[in-house]
Amino acid sequence: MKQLPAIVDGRFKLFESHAILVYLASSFPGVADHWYPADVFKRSKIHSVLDWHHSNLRRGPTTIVRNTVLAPVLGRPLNPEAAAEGEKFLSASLSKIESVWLKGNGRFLLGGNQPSIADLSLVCDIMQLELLGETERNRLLGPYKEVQQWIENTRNATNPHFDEVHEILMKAKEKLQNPRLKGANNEGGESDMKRTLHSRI
Ligand SMILES: N[C@@H](CCC(=O)N[C@@H](CS)C(=O)NCC(=O)O)C(=O)O
Repeated sequence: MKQLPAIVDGRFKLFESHAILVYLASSFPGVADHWYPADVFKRSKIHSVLDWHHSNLRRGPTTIVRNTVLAPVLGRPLNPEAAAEGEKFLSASLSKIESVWLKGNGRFLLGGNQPSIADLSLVCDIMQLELLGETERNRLLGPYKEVQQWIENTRNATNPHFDEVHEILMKAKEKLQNPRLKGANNEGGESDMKRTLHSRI
């Protein structure tokens, strides 16, 4: 497929982020039940969120960052129309997350008090918006206070791992927001930014 993420576990190879999350939560002993509950009703609800994600939220942050800040790094032209389309998906999805998936008193999706693999998938997708810088990120996320609190809840529930996995994103953000570092090239002509993005791949 030539896409990320993908994993290799012994002779077993797997791609598609949600399939990978299910595999990791199911095949390693000691993973707490709340990540991917054994209860078929709870489990099915998690799949409902994950499937919804791919035709909704997934088309938001990814489309915005690819057509704005990441376009020059990927050698593509800026595409404001595509970014605006992505913004529509983002706003509609964040509204739905607040009115449907975060409904109730729980701190996580589906009213849970502990996170599941669905929280990981959706929050990590939204985290891409860090690449846009504070002003733009605040403009997009500002109206969605419950979403902001949920991101913080997920971060707190999973740290120090959350900050560790996002370290590379924060480094890329720093470079994108710093004009001096942004254009820095090595001798081979590959941008410093591109190397940062690829350094964990
Ligand atoms: N449905 C896939 C989407 C994977 C995907 O789009 N990956 C992007 C990075 S976020 C990629 O590898 N793009 C490179 C390409 O398509 O050539 C999943 O959830 O894993």
